[in-house]
Amino acid sequence: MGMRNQAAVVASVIGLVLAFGTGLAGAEEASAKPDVEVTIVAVQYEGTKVWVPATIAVSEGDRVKVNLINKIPTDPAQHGWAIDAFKVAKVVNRGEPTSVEFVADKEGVFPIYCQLHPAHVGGQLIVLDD
Ligand SMILES: [Cu+2]
Repeated sequence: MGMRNQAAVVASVIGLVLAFGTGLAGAEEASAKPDVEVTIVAVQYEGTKVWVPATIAVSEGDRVKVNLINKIPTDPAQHGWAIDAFKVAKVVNRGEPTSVEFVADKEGVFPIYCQLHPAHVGGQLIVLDD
């Protein structure tokens, strides 16, 4: 019910034409709230570039929103945050926070890495059985 109210609010903001054009399911999809939202920051610790926290755990089926902030002061000014299993590959510019959303639709342990610099220390996404 909350979702429907959200959909109605979004529809009124973006316009009824779009809401009707995409159908109710589409409107709900567009306004779907994440089940989990986390913020992960890239930092440099004693010369090593890391995303903190490196490991995140969610439940299978969760819609996950990840806010990504690059605070590494040295060049290069871009780092990546990628999870192949969920087709996530975000490039994060220093000083330009961004976010990515995906649905963790399979359980397991999946590597997280910087697709621009594979040598950088990566992490793990743990998707628990719902
Ligand atoms: Cu990198």
